Amino acid sequence: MYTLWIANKNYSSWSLRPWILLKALDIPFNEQLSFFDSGKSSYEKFKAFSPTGLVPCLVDGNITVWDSLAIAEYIAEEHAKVWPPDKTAKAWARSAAAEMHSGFTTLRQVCAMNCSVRTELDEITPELQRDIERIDALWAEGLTKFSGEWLAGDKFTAVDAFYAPVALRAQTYGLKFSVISQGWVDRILKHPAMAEWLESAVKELKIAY
Ligand SMILES: N[C@@H](CCC(=O)N[C@@H](CS)C(=O)NCC(=O)O)C(=O)O
Repeated sequence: MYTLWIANKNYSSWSLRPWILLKALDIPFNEQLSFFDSGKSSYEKFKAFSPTGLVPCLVDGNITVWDSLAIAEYIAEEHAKVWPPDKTAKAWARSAAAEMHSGFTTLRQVCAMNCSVRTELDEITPELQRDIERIDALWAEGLTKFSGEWLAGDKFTAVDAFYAPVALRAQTYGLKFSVISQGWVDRILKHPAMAEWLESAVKELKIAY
């Protein structure tokens, strides 16, 4: 069985991606949660199980896979449902997930994931607005083109998992999306796997700090 190393559910957006993917697809795994060290880098602590000193990290027997995108692709080798079956939808989903993985730096910096907080930004800079508009256009494209409830069709796939933390950021910071995109935000926030993550995130705040 896979072992997935993650950090604090309240804060670790990269941990959420493979975690919600495995949960939503009903793929069994052991969760190993290692809390961030408060006020300093967790590199040394995470180095004990992750070659980069970062989470998430997946262990499958004697195989170690680090980095969220590599983890999704590794799981996909055994579980085809990680990506949509249709070739066009799969190409779109992979591109969109890769775009999230390598981009949207302003959104990630300005709107850090913090599941339990509700606040408002003082200002939406042009850079942040550009990230929000690109994400909105991307979500609307997937939802329209593949005519499903999920970004690349009628099933939850890895592209939904990769944007799951953006839905949480939308909730925390009150980010505004188009009606069709907001529909996806509402659906993923209500997904049972997301509800489970959020329940643990709240409980963990009492343990970790
Ligand atoms: N590109 C990596 C990013 C991983 C990453 O930055 N993880 C953060 C947690 S969300 C981390 O481990 N930070 C260590 C620290 O804050 O000390 C991935 O996709 O997995």
